[in-house]
Amino acid sequence: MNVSTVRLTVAQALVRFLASQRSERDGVQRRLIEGCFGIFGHGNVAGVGQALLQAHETGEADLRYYLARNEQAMVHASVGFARMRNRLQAFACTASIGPGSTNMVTGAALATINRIPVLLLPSDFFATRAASPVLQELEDPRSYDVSVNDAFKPVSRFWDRISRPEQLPSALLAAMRVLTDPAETGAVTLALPQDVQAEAHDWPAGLFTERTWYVPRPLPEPAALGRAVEVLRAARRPLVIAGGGVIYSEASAALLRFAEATGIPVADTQAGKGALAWDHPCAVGGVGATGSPVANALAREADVVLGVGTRYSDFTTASRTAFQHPAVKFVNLNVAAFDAGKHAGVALVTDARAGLEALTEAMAGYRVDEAYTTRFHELTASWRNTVDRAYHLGHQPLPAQTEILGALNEFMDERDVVVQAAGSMPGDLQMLWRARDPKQYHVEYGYSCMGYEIAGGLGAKLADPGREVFVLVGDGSYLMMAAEIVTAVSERIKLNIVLVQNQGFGSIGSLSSSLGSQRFGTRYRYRDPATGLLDGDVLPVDLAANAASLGADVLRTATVKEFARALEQARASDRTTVVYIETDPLAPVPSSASWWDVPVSETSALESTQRARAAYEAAKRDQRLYL
Ligand SMILES: Cc1ncc(C[n+]2csc(CCOP(=O)(O)OP(=O)(O)O)c2C)c(N)n1
Ligand SMILES: [Mg+2]
Repeated sequence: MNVSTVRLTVAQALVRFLASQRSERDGVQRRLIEGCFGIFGHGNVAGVGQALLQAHETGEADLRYYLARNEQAMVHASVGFARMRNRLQAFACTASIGPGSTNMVTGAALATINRIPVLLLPSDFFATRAASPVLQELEDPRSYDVSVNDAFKPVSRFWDRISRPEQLPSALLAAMRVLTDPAETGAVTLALPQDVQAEAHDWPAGLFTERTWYVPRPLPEPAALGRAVEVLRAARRPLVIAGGGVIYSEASAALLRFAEATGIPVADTQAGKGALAWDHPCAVGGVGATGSPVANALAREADVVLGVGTRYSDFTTASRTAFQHPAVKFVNLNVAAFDAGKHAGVALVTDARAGLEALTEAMAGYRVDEAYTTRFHELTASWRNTVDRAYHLGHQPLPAQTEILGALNEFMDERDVVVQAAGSMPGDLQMLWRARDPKQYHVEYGYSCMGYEIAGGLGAKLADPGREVFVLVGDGSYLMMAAEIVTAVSERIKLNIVLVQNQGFGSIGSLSSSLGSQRFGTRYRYRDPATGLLDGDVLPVDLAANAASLGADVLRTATVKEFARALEQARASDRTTVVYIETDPLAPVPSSASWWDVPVSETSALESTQRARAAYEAAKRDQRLYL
């Protein structure tokens, strides 16, 4: 039998293949790979670059190319996109060999840790080694097979190097399988040697026929459901922890029905905030180190914790001090067996929506008692007053960050999106933010990567142009990675960027001071010759002018009132707009009544450190192994 073949280069075959992949969940089809971010260099300009150009010119493959300004940022943008699209669609990223590729390693780690799909295409040294060492090639005297792209292995859920054209089809199929598997997904890396990209091959035509990848909703095994229900039915003080899996699975309505049927309160994680609207009678806010004292009080007393789509990060469990009931049991509803097995819980390996629906049915007739309901309603009511005060503090002379978050929260529509990742804001947001829509709260806190904010916001806006995206970025994060403002400008993708200037690391400064290290090395200041420390005058740095120089409109504000007015102006504009405000990093923030394990020096010549060590040892006594 003659198999019809198509003669294309490896890169042309790759592009054509990617353009014809589709994903399907709940009967809805979408294209799987939406487009390709890239930055060209000698490693990919004539291979993948030529293939993308040819696809555009001939129309034989539809894969739009987006030019990013930084390779790490383009992975962040891809993650922002895939997260907004609930992991049903993803981007590919092409980078040149060497630094272009290794710049993507941080983005790969972020994607894998957050369980968000992205296809990475780092370029690699010559498979033939004809010209080795090529510019930017790592030479390892022990092996000619080692490349900088091996650094992607621990941060990828699938990794392969295409050294022969014949290897491409099976690698592509494996890559698509991992990208669309909710339990496996994360960064997928296909390293592409620069010569192989340009090499021609006769491909079976079947490689390019449209292919659909079905994103499953695995049902719970009946016996496992029985075990989970047995534990839950015996619970007197149960607590649900809703993680990102609830949102990616579009399980909010199922969670709401479960909560209303059982009366069990629902706390949320950074990735799960908004799964249940903040003002629902069962919603008790964020849990853990940066959570609300309400959820943390309930966590402390809970006899059963039902984790849904959560990976139980140390922030969620307050470094394993959050749950103090002596016989606390965990029921872990998760699509990934790896997460379902945590804390020796009863594992319920299932899709979040399907699992919650099954649980609601199997729990029929169960309801928490009145006393419990009254208790958490009272706690919630008083916490709402605390949040209102933090939102309207009237702090002087510079406003408090909580007032900026409050003004933004009160300004934003339900469907608008707030994007953040690192600094003091994720903590304040997790504690104080009031989210109603499951896609409103977009805080990357798996990797908490400074620099995600603007790039991630770009991806989020690309995924849902109908929503206004408000990026919150601190001065530290801004300095690390503001370059995608230029991409937003050139693509006419409108972002609203709130730039919060507090002259350094507000977050690590207060952490440092709480650990007895006196904010050492966390301020952006001149070095003071008298002290030898970075505690001199404020620097002559103007980040607002910097943003304007990148092509954004900039609104400088000094008071909360001006800030709120600027938000309106930003919304009304169709151009990327930066709203600049300076805040007081020392302004008060409500307490989460929780803890985070950051070890303090066991021996120290500083009295401040000795005091912090004593407090650390006392807090550490609450840390538990849940067995
Ligand atoms: C890439 C990266 N480097 C270092 C850190 C550690 N870190 C966490 S928050 C922070 C400071 C962030 O400063 P800024 O963006 O100004 O926010 P602020 O703390 O002032 O709110 C640092 C250095 C990090 N999360 N990510
Ligand atoms: Mg700062």
